[in-house]
Amino acid sequence: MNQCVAQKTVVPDELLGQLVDSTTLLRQPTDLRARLAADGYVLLRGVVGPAEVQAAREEVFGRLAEVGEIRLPPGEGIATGESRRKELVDDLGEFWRDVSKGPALRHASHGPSMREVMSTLIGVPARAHDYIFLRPGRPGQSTRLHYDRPFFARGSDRIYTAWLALGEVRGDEGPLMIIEGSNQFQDQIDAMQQVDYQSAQSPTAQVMSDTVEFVKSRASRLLTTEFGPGDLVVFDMLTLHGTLDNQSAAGRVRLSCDVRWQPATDPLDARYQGENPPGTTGAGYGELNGAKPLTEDWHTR
Ligand SMILES: O=C(O)CCC(=O)C(=O)O
Repeated sequence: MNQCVAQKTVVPDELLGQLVDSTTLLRQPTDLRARLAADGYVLLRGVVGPAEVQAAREEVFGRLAEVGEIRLPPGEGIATGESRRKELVDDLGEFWRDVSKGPALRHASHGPSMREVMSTLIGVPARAHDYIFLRPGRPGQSTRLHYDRPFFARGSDRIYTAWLALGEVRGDEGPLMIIEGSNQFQDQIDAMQQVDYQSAQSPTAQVMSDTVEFVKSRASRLLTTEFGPGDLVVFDMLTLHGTLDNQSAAGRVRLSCDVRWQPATDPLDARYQGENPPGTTGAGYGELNGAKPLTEDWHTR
């Protein structure tokens, strides 16, 4: 694996580990669920087929090529370093909602392969939120460490994030990382549970900027891997995660999406449902980093 960097700091080898591959446990669902409960995550390789992933990738990057952000052919995912999105698009949120509704993307993210695996993992028929976090991560960017609970825990308490690689993601292209044992960091979990993204009084301290220092201070490790198209990481709401920096010298944009899944019969959080979901803050798809032109910086969620 290439050198791993988190928020511009090289991650020392002793702080790095590989995500455990649980693909073979798909045939032993009880053991698979036990592993998810114990580790807070499972890595499953090749859940969505390569042709489905390629179609989704070309659809998304094709839209970004139309606004001058991705070079042709779009499937390569190479950034031009330029953007005409603001000139060509009336409403950035509406543009991103439209990209996020693409049929090939939805087939990969919400289709039968994902539904079957998520139902196996949750142990009952599962359903997904309609709202999708589609993430083209260009070189220079990363997602800082955070827990997902403050965003998604209002409907079901049996909710999981499904992070899907929409193409290859090498070690230097901003792969997902999980902090080993973070589902047992009770002080962090207690603090994070006070966060309410809809309240001005809420602490926002759960997003951390110095990943390497944090991991060292916990005597933990940062777990990651190189992803192939259609590889999936499922994690619970109490597992700290983020991404490494995308340092691709070739300008390759990391493409992934994350969607929340829960038992189909549990109450749904209305913020993430429907044709035009309000999202976490009420700004709909416009609140997502993906709605910003690829040339703009973002470092938080
Ligand atoms: O892919 C990313 O940049 C971050 C993913 C994430 O935060 C999530 O899946 O909840």
